[in-house]
Amino acid sequence: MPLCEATCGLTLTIEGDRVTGARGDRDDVFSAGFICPKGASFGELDADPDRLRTPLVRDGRGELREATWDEAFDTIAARIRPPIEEHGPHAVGVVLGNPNVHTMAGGLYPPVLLSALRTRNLFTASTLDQMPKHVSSGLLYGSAGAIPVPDLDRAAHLLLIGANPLDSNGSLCTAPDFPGKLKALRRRGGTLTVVDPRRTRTAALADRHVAIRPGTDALLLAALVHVLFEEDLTDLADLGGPAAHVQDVDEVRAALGDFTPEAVAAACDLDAGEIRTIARELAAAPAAAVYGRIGSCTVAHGTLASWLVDVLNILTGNLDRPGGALFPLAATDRAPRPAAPGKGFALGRWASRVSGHPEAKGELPIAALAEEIETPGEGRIRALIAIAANPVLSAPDGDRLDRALSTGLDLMVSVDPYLNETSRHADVVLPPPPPSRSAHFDFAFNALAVHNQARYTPAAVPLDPGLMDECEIHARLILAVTGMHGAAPSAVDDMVIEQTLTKAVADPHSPVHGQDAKEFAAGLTGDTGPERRLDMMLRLGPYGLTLDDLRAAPHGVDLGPLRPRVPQVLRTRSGRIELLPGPIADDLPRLRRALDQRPDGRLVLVGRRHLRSNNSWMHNVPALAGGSNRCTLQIHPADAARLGLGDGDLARVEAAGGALEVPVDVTDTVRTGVVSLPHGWGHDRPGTRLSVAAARPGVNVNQLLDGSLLDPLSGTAVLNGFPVEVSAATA
Ligand SMILES: Nc1nc2c(c(=O)[nH]1)N[C@H]1C(S)=C(S)[C@@H](COP(=O)(O)OP(=O)(O)OC[C@H]3O[C@@H](n4cnc5c(=O)[nH]c(N)nc54)[C@H](O)[C@@H]3O)O[C@H]1N2
Ligand SMILES: Nc1nc2c(c(=O)[nH]1)N[C@H]1C(S)=C(S)[C@@H](COP(=O)(O)OP(=O)(O)OC[C@H]3O[C@@H](n4cnc5c(=O)[nH]c(N)nc54)[C@H](O)[C@@H]3O)O[C@H]1N2
Ligand SMILES: [Mo]
Repeated sequence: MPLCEATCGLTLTIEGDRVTGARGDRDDVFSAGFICPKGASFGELDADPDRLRTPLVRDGRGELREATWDEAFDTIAARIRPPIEEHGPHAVGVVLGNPNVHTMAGGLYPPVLLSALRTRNLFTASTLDQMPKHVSSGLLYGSAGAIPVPDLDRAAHLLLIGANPLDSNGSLCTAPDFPGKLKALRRRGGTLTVVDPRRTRTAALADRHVAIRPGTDALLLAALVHVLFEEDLTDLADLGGPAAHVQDVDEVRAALGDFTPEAVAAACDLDAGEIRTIARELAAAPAAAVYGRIGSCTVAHGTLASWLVDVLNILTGNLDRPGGALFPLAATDRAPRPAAPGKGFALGRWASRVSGHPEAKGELPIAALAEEIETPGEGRIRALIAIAANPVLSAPDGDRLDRALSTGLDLMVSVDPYLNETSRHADVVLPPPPPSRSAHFDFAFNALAVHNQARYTPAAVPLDPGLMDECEIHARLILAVTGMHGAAPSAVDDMVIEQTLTKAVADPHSPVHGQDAKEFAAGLTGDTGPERRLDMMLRLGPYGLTLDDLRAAPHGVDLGPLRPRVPQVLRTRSGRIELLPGPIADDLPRLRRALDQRPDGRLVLVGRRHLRSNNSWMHNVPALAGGSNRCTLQIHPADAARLGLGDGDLARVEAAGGALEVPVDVTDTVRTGVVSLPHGWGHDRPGTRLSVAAARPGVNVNQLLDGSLLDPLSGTAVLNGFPVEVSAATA
């Protein structure tokens, strides 16, 4: 399913041109029939009458009206060149949202767009999500994309930090039926520990639920590392011992010397003895994995916590060990080459213009987008291209961004199927077709999957007249912004193929080394540019697959369990795992200061996800809306009583970025001192076309943030664990 990281295979029932049913594909090599409510509602989502069927272009009176594709691209081509020519490449900002990791277009074209534009103003959902993990991986392994995933099928012990896969279906760990895999772990005698301030459905399944105070996981993790050293529980044998592939082990021991369980216990609000037990259990398990997700990333010490997760896996010998945490090898990954020192990973090669935030992985913090549009001066963003992104709801201080988008831009383009809180500001909206009309391949998630496999799915239903394939939309957009407006979209794919192959044939480690690039290009299979690109990537990849291999296997190709990849995967300058990178060491004093932090009487807010939601954009599907999927403030009975709040009462929540009023859900599933409010709500702005969502708008939790709270190393917004004032709303 192209809407979720679990990537389940679906069998669709199609009547005429409508998808009338969806069930799990029992023959799928990976998902084996698993399906969740989102998959089951595929038909309804696909046929949502609110989806845009034609481009929209803003007319002279400022109204968005339906337009032809030619009018839409003509408008972009005419209006995007002047700001670039007058103010240079950084005058164009690009915003990439989450669904780019789900679509083929999003995997294939944004890199081409960005290299053509040469703008430094790139903002993505990563700085609301997993950027801390990219940074820690970049620093540890030399490659921001080298993210180890827990080997769910073979682990004997799992320590989950700030992840709730029973509702999210998992993330940075692609696993259809994650819940089933956790249950199977318990059935085979394995153990599960969940660290979460809420007793989630995942926590309820665990052997041990650790209800930590939000934002303090880096302290807990540092203490776990401390115990490994103190009690001599480290094990680096599988990595060839410290001398072979890991450096700076003693430096880490020294750097974390004062993070004893006793020192962190009060800040984390945990028992020091329990912290020691968790470390011992982790070390004793024959194979174990520590896995951290949103609750460990979108927090004040997100990069440190992400780093510590891997440090724990490394020191317990579980990195690269079957049953531990391993690096997947996807069919479109580059074919492995011999281990060798690499270029390493650089942070802060440039900084944002207004606040000087360092870049990470070529991106600037999305929390700083509004100021980069608003603040006058050379280098200001004057044109914006937003692809599959709804930052007005998903990023901090949407009201400010809303104003910036409506008044600060010469041109805004949205590639989005909906007219929503963000795309309503666009001058040109380019709507992709429904998922049933789109071919699918998981470029992003196969590289994060708990089992190596690949599946290609051609569009299930032919494209209706008037719609345009999203790959073609992206290709035409690239041509329009680069002054090649009007050229055939296949020119973009041909150019990428030529450039890639020219490099590959000259690369001694490439499977096509020494071949003729033109001849090889001519031999590629595929009816479309994107198909030929996929075929090329497969052929250049580690398994020597072709598009035809995947076409012949609609239920997927099984490429086997995860296998050890160290040292081949390492690209650090030393060629080893650099366990204590400089930027991490420099950030430790900030963590040390957090040892003394104590609650100041205010409640601390965390988010949550509901199985039938998906960030901001699935509230318009009737089958997913309603029931327990509501935007409410969860609060512990003791806190509710203290504040005079009863179940269903309206609470006022206030923080640095603003205030909002929201009904209260009194529940002891959140710990005391903590309230929880889901994100992606607040569908009450005018000028949108989301009729179902607008009927139950909810409130935008991110309006509580002013955009100033970031994890400094990654630029990731602190969306979890920030203080709020809660009171009874006066009617
Ligand atoms: N407070 C708080 N805020 C959060 C989070 C949180 O946990 N708490 N989570 C954060 C996370 S993890 C993420 S990833 C971000 C997500 O942030 P965004 O990516 O900005 O938000 P989404 O809601 O995923 O919006 C996706 C957009 O893509 C559009 N879309 C859907 N399908 C397609 C398609 O096939 N093609 C195209 N071109 N567009 C499509 C939708 O209409 C929508 O406008 O939100 C973040 N915000
Ligand atoms: N149903 C559904 N599924 C989704 C999405 C969705 O919106 N809805 N979004 C998708 C996306 S884009 C992503 S990135 C993934 C995210 O996947 P997950 O990370 O599994 O998602 P969450 O449910 O947000 O889980 C985060 C958990 O962290 C806890 N938490 C908050 N603060 C802290 C803290 O300081 N410490 C600790 N230890 N825990 C904390 C929260 O209570 C919550 O239970 O989900 C994906 N799947
Ligand atoms: Mo995400």
